[in-house]
Amino acid sequence: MSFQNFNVQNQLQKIRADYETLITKKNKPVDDYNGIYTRYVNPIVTENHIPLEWRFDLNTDRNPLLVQRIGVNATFNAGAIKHNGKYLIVVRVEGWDRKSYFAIAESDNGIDNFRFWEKPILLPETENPDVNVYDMRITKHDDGFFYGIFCTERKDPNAPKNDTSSAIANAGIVRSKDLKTWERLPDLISKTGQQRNVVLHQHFIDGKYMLFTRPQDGFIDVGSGGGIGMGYVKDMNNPVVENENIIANKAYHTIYELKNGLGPAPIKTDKGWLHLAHGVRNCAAGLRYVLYMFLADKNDPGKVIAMPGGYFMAPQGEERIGDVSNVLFSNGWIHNEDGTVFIYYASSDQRMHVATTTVDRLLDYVLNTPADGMRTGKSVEAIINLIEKNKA
Ligand code: M1P
Repeated sequence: MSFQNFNVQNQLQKIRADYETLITKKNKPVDDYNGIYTRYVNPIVTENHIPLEWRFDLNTDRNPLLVQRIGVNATFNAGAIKHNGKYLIVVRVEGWDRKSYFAIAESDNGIDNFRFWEKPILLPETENPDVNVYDMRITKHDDGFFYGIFCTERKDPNAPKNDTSSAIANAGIVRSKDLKTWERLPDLISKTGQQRNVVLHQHFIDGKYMLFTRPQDGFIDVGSGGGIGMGYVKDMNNPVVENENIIANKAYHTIYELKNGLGPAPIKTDKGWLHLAHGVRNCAAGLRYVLYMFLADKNDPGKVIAMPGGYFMAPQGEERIGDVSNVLFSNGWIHNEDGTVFIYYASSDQRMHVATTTVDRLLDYVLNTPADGMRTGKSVEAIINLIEKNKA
């Protein structure tokens, strides 16, 4: 807008009205059929959904030019949980200063009208404060707590002096009874150099906490490590991961060739544990992140029993563009009592979306999609099999 004839009261009224229009906008399904899930037309949370009070000094005596004081770059990679009948997403909000923090947005229907709680979460710190935090997974555990496991990042103390970007990533842990007051526990203690994408399973397994991990050698590279791991912790007050082993590896010429990582905690079904994960490959345009699924054994949640070939969901249309383009990432979904599943995913490290489906459809997809044959010939065979079945 032009600042000519600027009237602070009119402008204040306008930004308040525009904000309410955005927040109360109805969402609607995209008219596109695959039988697996339904996307929605509007993102559910963007940087413009951040309350005006977090960005502007709204007192026009103190701020007569109504200048924005604090900015938001992106709202993405949200954990999700249903609590007291409300859909809550724990959004990664990244400021203009590149620091991410967590903030809870709430909706009555899980599809639109997400509104942030009054203030973002001020996480308690450990003795070695986090420089950056992101990608919280929320798990309601058998022990009665909500756990939030997130990535905590600090500068690598061993990096050469002129290296200002090397970092150490690990899993930070908080817990809460009401999602309002958070207790910080020690960061995860594991044998590998770095950890990201750590997720707590909701149940005790043999009396222990079960965690999905993503061990890696360096901050960017998973190196010789990588893959989605699984291990056990006896006591969350001293979270040492034991018996960590890889349950879903990366593989040559697949959508998870370079790295992978688990999304949210799995959904329990009568056929096993449904998992949502992301796979990464490198290409001329940079890293491409897509979502994929697998099923783990009902009685042995570390054993993968079905994995469709290829991706479940990949960036499409506007989703392909953002702060880090060509990325879909999900660390939150909600399984409703009626069997529907709301998948909360972020596009291109920029904004949050929802896709809806049901457990039955996800199981059908996971159990009946051909597995990756690991070579072209096998992919063509799968197509020909389908054609023959359709002829019969
Ligand atoms: O930029 C894409 C994603 O990169 C990281 O994910 P991963 O550790 O699996 O490579 C994270 O920084 C994530 O937040 C981000 O969306």
